[in-house]
Amino acid sequence: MSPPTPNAAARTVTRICPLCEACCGLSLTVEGDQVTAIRGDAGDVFSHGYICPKAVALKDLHDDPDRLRQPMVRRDGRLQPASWEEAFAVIAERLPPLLQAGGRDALAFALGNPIVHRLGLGLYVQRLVRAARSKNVFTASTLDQMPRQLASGWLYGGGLSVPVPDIDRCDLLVVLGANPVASNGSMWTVPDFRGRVRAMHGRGGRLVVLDPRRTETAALADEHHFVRPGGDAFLLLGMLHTLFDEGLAHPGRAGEWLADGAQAALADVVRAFPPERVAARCGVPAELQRALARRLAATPRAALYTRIGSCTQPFGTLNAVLVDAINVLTGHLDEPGGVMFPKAAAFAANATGRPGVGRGVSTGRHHSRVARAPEVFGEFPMGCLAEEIETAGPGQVRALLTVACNPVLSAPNGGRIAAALGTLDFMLSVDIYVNETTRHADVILPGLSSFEEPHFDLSFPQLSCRNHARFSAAVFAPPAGALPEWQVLARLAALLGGQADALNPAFDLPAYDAQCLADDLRRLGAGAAPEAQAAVLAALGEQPGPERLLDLALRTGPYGDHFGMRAGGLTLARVSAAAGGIDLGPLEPRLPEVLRTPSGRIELWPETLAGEPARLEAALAAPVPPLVVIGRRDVRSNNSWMHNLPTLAKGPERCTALMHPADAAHLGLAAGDRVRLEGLGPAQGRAIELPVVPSDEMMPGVVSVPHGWGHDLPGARLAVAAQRPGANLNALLDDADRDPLSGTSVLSGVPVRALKAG
Ligand SMILES: Nc1nc2c(c(=O)[nH]1)N[C@H]1C(S)=C(S)[C@@H](COP(=O)(O)OP(=O)(O)OC[C@H]3O[C@@H](n4cnc5c(=O)[nH]c(N)nc54)[C@H](O)[C@@H]3O)O[C@H]1N2
Ligand SMILES: Nc1nc2c(c(=O)[nH]1)N[C@H]1C(S)=C(S)[C@@H](COP(=O)(O)OP(=O)(O)OC[C@H]3O[C@@H](n4cnc5c(=O)[nH]c(N)nc54)[C@H](O)[C@@H]3O)O[C@H]1N2
Ligand code: SF4
Ligand SMILES: [Mo]
Repeated sequence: MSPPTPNAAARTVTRICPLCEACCGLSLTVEGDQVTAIRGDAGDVFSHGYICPKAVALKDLHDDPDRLRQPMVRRDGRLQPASWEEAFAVIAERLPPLLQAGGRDALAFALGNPIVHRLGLGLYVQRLVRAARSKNVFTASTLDQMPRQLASGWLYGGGLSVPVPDIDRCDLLVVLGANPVASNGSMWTVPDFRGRVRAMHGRGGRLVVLDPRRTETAALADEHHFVRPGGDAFLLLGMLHTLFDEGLAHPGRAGEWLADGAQAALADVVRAFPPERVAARCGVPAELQRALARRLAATPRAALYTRIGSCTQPFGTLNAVLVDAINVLTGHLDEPGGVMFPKAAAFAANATGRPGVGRGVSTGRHHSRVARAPEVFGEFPMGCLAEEIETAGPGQVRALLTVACNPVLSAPNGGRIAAALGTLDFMLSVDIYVNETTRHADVILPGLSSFEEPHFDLSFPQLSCRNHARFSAAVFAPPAGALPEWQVLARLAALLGGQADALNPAFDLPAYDAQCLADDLRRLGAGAAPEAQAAVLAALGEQPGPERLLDLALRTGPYGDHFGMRAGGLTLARVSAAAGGIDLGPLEPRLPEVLRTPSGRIELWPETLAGEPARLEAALAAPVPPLVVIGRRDVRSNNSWMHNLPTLAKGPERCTALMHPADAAHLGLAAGDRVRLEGLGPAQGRAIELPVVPSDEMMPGVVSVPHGWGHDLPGARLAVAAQRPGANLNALLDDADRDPLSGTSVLSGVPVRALKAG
């Protein structure tokens, strides 16, 4: 279908897509109060016109009749539309007494993925959590990238100091456990991955993919090799062994900044894992492990990249460390064409404060009550949420606040979470749907349509393959009476901070918000003269909360105008005036300035990994299970929450089980049959059924199932998604199975039993 011809009244606005980490620039045709076309913005300095099919579905999202436009309150056991006044009154009446009775930890948070894609949520959720002073903070990070962040915290001193491939100058890119053609990249903001690979090929470069499935990314690659799920640590150890054994370990310039003895300590550990010893466990022949190591060492501009496939594993944190170790020892860290640290214009902890040294990152300042899991970056594993609600005693969770989170589908053993939610004394959700999780809430407070919100990415410029600054103003004014999410979170923060009248319509939110900003400034600029702080506040003026915080971050950031002290520097006004954004150039070497470790060095083999060799030995001794399940992403889907959008929901069924033809035949399964997958061990008794697709793109002994499905639960209101609900992969997984260092759930390489359904 071609877009309607714009009429004379049409205007074009540019906008950053808020759906995934690629952060593509969009060009919207707007007629009156309608968006009539969505295209890639060819003038975008970063994405140059690239988009994927999900961008077009933003219109479906804006128009979705199931998207909440007013609060919902449970009355007579049923969620019903309510006014903001009523919803706020219910919260003000029920939440504070629970905290008075049960203490601060009686309120838990479940914080989901879209927070990192929304300016207002991202900024104000931090304020909310700080005000609540609860230790029970659970986020999607422990279903995802926490191992990567923890490794970065230990090695470089900052959770978002992640070296990303400098793909535009790279000649050999090795991708392990990531599928950027489907996911559009993760912990690596790289719009148009395909086009950038094409350019790399044009320079004679090579792409190598290691994955238990021959993926869409593998289809672009010069080579694809299977790796056994969960075997990545062993493959990486075998490669490191080769580097040391063959005298190929040459850290280059980064070597100057390695902590004393770190390289020797790593070599000591690696000695026990020669390629022959680990080949069966990782499924990669010894000679191929050696060849990969040699090629990375011999190619001047090369990068090894890994993502969720190696993260959501028992050795997730170790894997991230080992990947960086390979990049360091082959001379590719902080080098053009290797892996480099972006320098973001705003909010980057590694681009502010004193350069080259810092407090570093430590974990375990406190522990969860039931499993005694250590806190990591101030949170507990999502896998602990259910037990903290179920288990009686001091500190028991009795109230839950979810913000853009759907753990009933996104977390392992979501059925247990759903049951636990039903026992809470109070549950509040800030969300845009009545879905599998929020159907349990007593109150749901909705956000605006993304077209009604300004946009700036807080995190992704810190992970981008090129430096840039881009801002999108709201396309439409919000409907009368609707509240932006930052205001909702700010009021909740005020309530939890002790202002009993914070949810009262008469509450002076601007005054409260200004006071918070002044407090922040005092903390950040400790030592600065009060007059200077007053001048900063005056210069920031009366902008709405998120814009004011963004302006402050841009102006005090590495490219900022420093409030007039640096002519031509960035301000929010300058960034928003630049259609298509401002290009800040290719990535540049940042060692040692980027480091924030107490030693001012790269802690390549931190002491916190001391227990890993013993764990590795135990894992190597364990038998390889005959069948394991892994995850999958599809470009027309996004985690659990975009299955209600008609543009994306149509087409072939996506919630299917891919299996090697020999495995399928062995079970008597043919294309079109339904397979029953049963959980084992602690997941025994849980099963899902879904259509099987025999395919030689799968490694034998591995079945691939996408997550985020299972939209057939009573009480959810997702009319389109319910028509083809799919099955919930997470029903097969065990919430206690985690990487002990980061608390991240094991979502990949989990043993299952398969049989023909029926
Ligand atoms: N279209 C779309 N895009 C998305 C999302 C989405 O749901 N849909 N989700 C977004 C989010 S939240 C994230 S975090 C990112 C994730 O981005 P990616 O990390 O690129 O995610 P996947 O596409 O799941 O790719 C993971 C790959 O790891 C492989 N794999 C599974 N187990 C193992 C293993 O044990 N070892 C190895 N080496 N490989 C393994 C899988 O076969 C798969 O190809 O994507 C984001 N983008
Ligand atoms: N087995 C398995 N499980 C996985 C994964 C996997 O690969 N395999 N991937 C994991 C990963 S990487 C992630 S990030 C997590 C995601 O886990 P979650 O963050 O729990 O799940 P999402 O599906 O992203 O759900 C987003 C929620 O935000 C709501 N929402 C959407 N837009 C807005 C908005 O603008 N405002 C508000 N307030 N709410 C909004 C949606 O309605 C939905 O409730 O899932 C994880 N789960
Ligand atoms: S890849 Fe698609 S969903 Fe992701 S930012 Fe670009 S257009 Fe949006
Ligand atoms: Mo994610």
